[in-house]
Amino acid sequence: MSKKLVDVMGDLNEDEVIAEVKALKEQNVPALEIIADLQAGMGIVGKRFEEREYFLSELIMSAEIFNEASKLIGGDAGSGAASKYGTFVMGTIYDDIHDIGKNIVTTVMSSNGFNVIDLGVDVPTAKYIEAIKQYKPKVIGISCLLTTAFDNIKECIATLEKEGLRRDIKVLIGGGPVDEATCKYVGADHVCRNAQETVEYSKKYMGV
Ligand code: B12
Repeated sequence: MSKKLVDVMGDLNEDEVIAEVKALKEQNVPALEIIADLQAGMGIVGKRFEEREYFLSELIMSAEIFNEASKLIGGDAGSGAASKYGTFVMGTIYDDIHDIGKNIVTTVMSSNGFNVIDLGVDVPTAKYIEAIKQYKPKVIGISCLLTTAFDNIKECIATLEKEGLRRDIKVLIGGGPVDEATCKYVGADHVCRNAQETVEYSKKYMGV
């Protein structure tokens, strides 16, 4: 873990973030470790936002820095397996537009050989239903960063049940404030803290 990267991300020091990411890449530090440090730095940003030390402009800036750093990290966030294991449908639940975590998960799933259908952000239940009918995934992922959107996940999963689409799929959830209690509340199957966990769970469930 690079404490320096965590700190400079938290301080929104773009030049230092870029320099540290480049240095870590040169040292062959795995992409997922670099992402974990950036994620921890985002945790500091979130905390400072809560404490009113940072405001919306700083949240926006943190996203821009994260995205710049991600471009440098590039496409080596997975094993690069060429075969397709199965289909994974993923989106950020409606009323929520956070997509950095979702994008990391979709990139890593895709580079680990899953066929990924990314529904984007602010995804209504109807769009999940349409995608499940069309792509017949075994696992779907719902990202959520806002506690105010937990009820939306609950509604979405309940509707899948009503439509008879829930039985054969596992629903994974993830995102900063999501935990085991959320999982139980919304009726999901499993919470994943990061992209690697998502890959491991999906491989296990799909019998890979
Ligand atoms: C960047 C950011 C923004 C950016 C988002 C830009 C973008 N393109 O995504 C912008 C500026 C748009 C934004 C807006 C807002 N934000 Co904001 N934001 C953040 C911040 C700082 C970082 C989020 C992030 O990208 N983290 C880094 C990624 C890599 O981590 P992650 O998302 O958790 O993803 C990882 C895992 O969780 C997991 N994962 C994620 N999703 C999934 C899904 C599945 C299926 C699986 C398996 C795994 C998985 O894998 C990922 C990779 O490891 C957080 C603070 C925080 N600590 O989370 C606040 C935070 C989420 N935001 C918050 C708030 C309040 C808002 C606003 C309401 C602010 C406002 N007043 O307008 C708006 C809401 C807009 C909306 N309708 O969605 C609050 C939410 C509080 C709460 N209790 O709900 C937070 C927690 C800040 C805080 N501490 O107050 N935000």
